[in-house]
Amino acid sequence: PVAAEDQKFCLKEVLDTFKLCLSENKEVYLEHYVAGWRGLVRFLNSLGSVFGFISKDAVKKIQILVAFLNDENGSQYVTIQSMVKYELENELVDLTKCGKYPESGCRTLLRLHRALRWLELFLERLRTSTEDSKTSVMCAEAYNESLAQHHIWMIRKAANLSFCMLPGRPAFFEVMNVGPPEQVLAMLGEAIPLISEVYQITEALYAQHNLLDLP
Ligand code: 1PX
Repeated sequence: PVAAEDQKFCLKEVLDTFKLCLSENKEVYLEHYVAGWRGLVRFLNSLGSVFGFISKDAVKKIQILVAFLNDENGSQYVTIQSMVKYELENELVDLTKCGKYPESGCRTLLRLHRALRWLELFLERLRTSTEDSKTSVMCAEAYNESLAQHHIWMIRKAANLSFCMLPGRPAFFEVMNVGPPEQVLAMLGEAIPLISEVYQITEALYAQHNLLDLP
């Protein structure tokens, strides 16, 4: 049998994970959200060690959230909605400046949430790209339009440097392991609306509770 970490990344799996994120009444299951990110990190790792500083940070955030899920109060963390309610009601969130709870579920998830917007923008560019489009350019544009605004200069610099190491579009599609380009594009057409919906729901929830600028 092949160990889980040796299995090749397939975008389809990640898509399915994000599908599982939404409950009937449009709440977001933390378990599947985190599983989606795990799949993405696996993909990123397969692109090479230059992206290690990015995947390390993502893994750290995933681990913080998994620890909450496995904690004795794990039932409060079943959905992002219940997590926000629980942490706010029990004053477990540093709202204005870092203090007692620098690693709250709310602030940790916000970092991944912002990265999800990058993903949406990047995938949309991939979907509408042509054979001679550059993945590095698409990635940089998506980043500068979203996540970059929340990063200090040094991270922005490092991120933009690493994008130059992305494989070209054909090789990139290859690693996605979905099939021929037409199939990749069809898959993206399915995945993007789902990711977008998860993003919108989380964004509205965070906006409603004034949590979009958590330190
Ligand atoms: C089919 C395409 C799939 C592509 C999958 C790629 C998955 C990428 C996963 C990226 C996760 C990034 C999480 C970043 C969280 C974050 O913003 N952290 C910063 C703030 O955290 P703090 O706790 O200090 O408030 C932290 O400073 C970040 C450090 C690491 C650098 C983050 C650069 C992010 C670049 C995102 C683009 C990834 C490019 C992948 C190329 C495919």
